[in-house]
Amino acid sequence: MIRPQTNACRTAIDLSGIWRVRFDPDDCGGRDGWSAGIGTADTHAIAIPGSWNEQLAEAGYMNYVGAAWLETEVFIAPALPGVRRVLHFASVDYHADVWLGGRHLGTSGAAMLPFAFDVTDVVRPGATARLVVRVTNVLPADGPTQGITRSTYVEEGRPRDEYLPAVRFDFFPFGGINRPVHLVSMPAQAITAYRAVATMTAVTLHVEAPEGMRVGARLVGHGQSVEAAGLATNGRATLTLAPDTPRCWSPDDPALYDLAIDLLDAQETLVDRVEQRIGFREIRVEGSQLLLNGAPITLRGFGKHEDSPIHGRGLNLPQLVKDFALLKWTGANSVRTSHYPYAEEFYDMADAAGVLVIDEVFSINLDFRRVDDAVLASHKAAVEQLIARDANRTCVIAWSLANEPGYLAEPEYRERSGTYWQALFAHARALDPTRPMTHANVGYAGNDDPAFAEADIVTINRYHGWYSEPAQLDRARAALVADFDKLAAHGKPIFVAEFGADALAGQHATYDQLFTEEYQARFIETYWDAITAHPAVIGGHVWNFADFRTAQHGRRVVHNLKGVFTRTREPKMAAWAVKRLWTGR
Ligand code: GCB
Repeated sequence: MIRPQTNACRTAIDLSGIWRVRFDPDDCGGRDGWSAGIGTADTHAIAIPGSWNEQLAEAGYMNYVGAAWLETEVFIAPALPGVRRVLHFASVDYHADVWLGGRHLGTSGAAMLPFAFDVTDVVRPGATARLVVRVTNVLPADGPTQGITRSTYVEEGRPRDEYLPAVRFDFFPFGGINRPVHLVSMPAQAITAYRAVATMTAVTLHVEAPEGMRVGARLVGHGQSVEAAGLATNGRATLTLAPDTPRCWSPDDPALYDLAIDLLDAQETLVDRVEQRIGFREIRVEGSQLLLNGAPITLRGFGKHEDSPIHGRGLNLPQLVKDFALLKWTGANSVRTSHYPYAEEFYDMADAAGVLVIDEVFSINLDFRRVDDAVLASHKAAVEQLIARDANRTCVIAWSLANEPGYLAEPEYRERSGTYWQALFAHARALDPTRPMTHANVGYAGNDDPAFAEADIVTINRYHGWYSEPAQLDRARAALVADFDKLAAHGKPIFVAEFGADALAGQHATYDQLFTEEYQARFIETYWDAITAHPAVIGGHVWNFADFRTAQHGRRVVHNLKGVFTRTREPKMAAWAVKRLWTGR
């Protein structure tokens, strides 16, 4: 699915704005015909993209989990014959059913990823059509992040019903249309997909295009311009673009080139075009090192979230720009998209800023007492849709296929997960043989986690000094180093994807005290020292870049406070500490 864009052949109209929403806690909207229009009773204005929770807290929807129907009107401009219209959703949280002019178009795919419908035959050019989207933020039990409800807590034998809303993860289950919706006009004969594989010297393009048509590609930048062309045979053209002296992309020099892929008819008339920016770079694992463009690289950065006041998980472009300025200010060179694929604008920024991205599939705390073939199938589908969306991204250096499976230390994890990981990693590798694969291990799953056998990088999340050995950094450091020494037996690079301590901005002490700014800073300094001292460890990501909202829970004070920045992006002492560690200033 090609991203919406406006160029010589395509036009993308952004449908962001103030829509209307009607909540459907009793699930009667389907029966009562809301798909044709939600009416005027009990409706609320809602900004799209944006989560309903904080926007509509006063109306009672802060903690709402269930179905909601959202609608807007779309004017379909008249068009020349042969123009197709596609309705593209960058994502909804977490599942959608869509109707246009009362016609059911279909449903979304994997959560947090795009989906689109061809609406050419549904719309009447020159008229306005009503777009209705039924969104639910209830996760299915057989997804790669298994849904949980108040009643399944009990079935799962958990000690208590302790989260509002009920969640399996440590962030807020914001609901709604959280990324833009576009109406795209594009040619009927079109480029349908492409894969760009970059090395340090060339970009090889595999373009899916109508049989027998001519495909041309042009790469321009840094005073150079190269072209290639070929015919689509068996639905595909393969082209190679190799400038004489390509400038390589890296965090120190994020050199991007403008790539345009053209589709031409027999008269050499331009029929379709897609564009993106791309860089020359290579990423590879060798022994216990990670090599970028042939040289070892230490990853320093953060796990993040898509989370901001009022917007919730809704795309917040000013905050995105600010976050990249803050990442640069700290000296970070990398980010993991914990715990789900982010909006495509994030990757645009990362490509341009030279920030390396570990791109994570939305799979959190997979509980192997409840894993079956349906879970594996939906996990594979999520991997497939993520790689389809992001494989052409220069900034993406690795895929993370799951976060903290086996979190409950259930024996079934050790008994059954081996074959699951073999199947999942093999599936991912077949889809992208060019990037390392990993997953984020939780301590409960052990330093001999069955997934490590399949991963290229041994990635761990550790909280010695916080959840265990609290406020005892000497013991915490010893436990961390003991983990490293055991993990080194895998003979692979070790990466610490999470380490961090909560700090309430303004809380201070002269001694080691949980929740103070001083302890958070000292915790990070202690970990960083151990990370950089160990030969097999390729770096670490502080948990978290900024404080973020969680479900209500006795161990959280509104937010998870492990951010080195507050939720509104003021620095804590720890932000200055990482800046000193990573920039020397
Ligand atoms: C973890 C999870 C992350 C949590 C974090 C914490 O291991 O991966 O989602 O927010 O710990 O702060 O407990």
